[in-house]
Amino acid sequence: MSEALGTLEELPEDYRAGMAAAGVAPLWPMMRNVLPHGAPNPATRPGHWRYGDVRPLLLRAGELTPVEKAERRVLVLSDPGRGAGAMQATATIYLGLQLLLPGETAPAHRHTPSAVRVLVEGQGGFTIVDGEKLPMEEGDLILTPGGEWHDHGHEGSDPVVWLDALDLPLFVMLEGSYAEEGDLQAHRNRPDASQVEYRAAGLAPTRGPERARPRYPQNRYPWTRTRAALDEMAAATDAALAELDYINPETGEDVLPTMGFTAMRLAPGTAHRPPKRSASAAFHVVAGTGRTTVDGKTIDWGPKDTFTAPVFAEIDHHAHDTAYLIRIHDRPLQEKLGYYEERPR
Ligand code: 1HN
Repeated sequence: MSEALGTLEELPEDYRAGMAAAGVAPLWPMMRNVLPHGAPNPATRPGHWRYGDVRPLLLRAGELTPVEKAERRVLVLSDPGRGAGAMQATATIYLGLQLLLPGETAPAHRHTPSAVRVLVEGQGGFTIVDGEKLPMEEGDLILTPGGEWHDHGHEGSDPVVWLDALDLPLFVMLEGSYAEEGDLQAHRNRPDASQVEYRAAGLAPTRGPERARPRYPQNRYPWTRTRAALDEMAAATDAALAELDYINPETGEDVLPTMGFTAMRLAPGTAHRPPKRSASAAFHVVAGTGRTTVDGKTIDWGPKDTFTAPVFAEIDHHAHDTAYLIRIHDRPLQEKLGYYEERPR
């Protein structure tokens, strides 16, 4: 067993001053902070954002700040462990709720982090990703992979709100986050790939040798289809949970390099206890109500709420009625780094 390590205070004043002057510091007083034993010691705390609390603030932002003054009119969901103003919900996941009013546009840009939208409320909103117009309907998952041009528009008559999830904190940490601005995009005159090329699971368009598979073949995952798939899966089992990964239909791999997404259907009345995972997570409630405890914090959630879980969290889900959630996580990043892990409860 290891002993307690020496502290800074134990060292003579003149030695400490000498180290500071030389721009060095002793490792041993800080060793356990950066390398705790057994499991990480996350700064992230479980968060819960009730849609009913955030929505009026977001609509007020629509009155206070014209979209031209905001570029993206977003209220950021700040991790309670890092405090108000934190630009992240977990170590790697940024979350925000974005408002677009009828007739507004959000200008085209592209950046190094990847983004995903989950449409929360309103009809007529769309995102154009590299020239492909993606209509956004409630619960749809829309990808804007890093490096791809994207702008938003709104052809409907009521406010549109969506949840943004980005791997922004990671890119900030890497000192790799930056954007370029461009003109609003003209879009191709055809429906998006989810409506044309990837109509059915297990089928992809035939390609000749001259045409490589696109890296990001499908940027829209319509919720109606996801929900139907969950219902069919649930009908075939009596498990508390039906869960599906969002995958790249050409490769079967995760849809983005660092972030992963699942669609969950929780049956009422039965508790679901996932293993402790090394990945952090955000849960967005598409429909239903329930109670989840995350590391002892009780979260009573309803439709359109969002809540988060730190790495290795103890999570207990309990749906009151049939509930549908989208789980956003960073397993793809952790697998690439070679340390993703699940521990049984
Ligand atoms: C961004 O590009 C969008 O395109 C939303 O809608 C939120 C937060 C930070 C950095 C870039 C968008 C963002 C963002």
